Amino acid sequence: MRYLSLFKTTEKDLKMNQSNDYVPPKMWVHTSQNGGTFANINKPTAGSLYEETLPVGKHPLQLYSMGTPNGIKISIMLEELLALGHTGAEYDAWLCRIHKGEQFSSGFVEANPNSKIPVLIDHSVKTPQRIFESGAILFYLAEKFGELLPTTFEGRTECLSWLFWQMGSAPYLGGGFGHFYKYAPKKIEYAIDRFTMETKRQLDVLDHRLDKESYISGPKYTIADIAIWSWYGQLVLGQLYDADKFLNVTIYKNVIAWAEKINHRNAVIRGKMVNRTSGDLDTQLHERHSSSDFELRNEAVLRK
Ligand SMILES: N[C@@H](CCC(=O)N[C@@H](CS)C(=O)NCC(=O)O)C(=O)O
Repeated sequence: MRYLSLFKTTEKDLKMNQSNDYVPPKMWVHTSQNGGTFANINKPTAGSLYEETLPVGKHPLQLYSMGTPNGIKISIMLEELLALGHTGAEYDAWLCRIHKGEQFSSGFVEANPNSKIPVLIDHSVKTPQRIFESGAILFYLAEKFGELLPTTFEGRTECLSWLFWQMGSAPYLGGGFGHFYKYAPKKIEYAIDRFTMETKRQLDVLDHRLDKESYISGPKYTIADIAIWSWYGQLVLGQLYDADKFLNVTIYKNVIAWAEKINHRNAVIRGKMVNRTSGDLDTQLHERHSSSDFELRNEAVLRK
């Protein structure tokens, strides 16, 4: 009975149904006139649009990315590995301007048939290995260097559960809440309500978890923290969609404490700068080819 009352149709639902002015046609046809922020790159087909190979630098690992929440997961991980002394984790990070459609070059599509950043190519192995999907890249790097992934079967299982939780949950935050709250040309109450509710539910899941543990998968910082912080940590710190007030994030006290702790890590500060194209100029490092680039080649220095 208690559950049934949760799903009762309200006055608001009825009003919304009546005010709906869009009637789906018999068959949907693509039009790029929808006015959305990503209207110029969103399309219903896959594959490359033009011929161009990817640039390759001098380091074993080549990252093609942009400083979005999915992109920074990998640069943070690589900076963590370098901070731990793994020189084999040296990397070149190339900027892929997704708003200009660079994810549709033939070279990029060969590396990631899904045309999304981030993508990594490991040239330290006999046949260069491509890895796409940020969760798979984090896992690959954690296994390759034996870091930031618990070694016991139980610990590893818990860590991977949270890593996959992030992969399944963040599209509701990014593609759902972020899209309709920030980017959609029309603010649709139904969509914003639906994804706000889900985002807050997810933040509450994390808050409960972090009430019991210092880090997401247990007592130690792992790839699950990197993946989840990049979305939910940045969100509660007001670094994503300017939505911290709207979501009343102050109630997620454990998430905020955890997010602040991670925000101060040196590798996180550096990783966030990589392939970043917005914000203060001294926080933007469009391409990273050496550890000295953070001081010597950030946009504030280059534009002097
Ligand atoms: N599940 C993918 C998502 C990657 C993703 O959505 N990347 C976005 C930027 S955050 C992108 O490349 N968008 C370009 C496009 O949609 O064309 C991952 O975790 O790697």
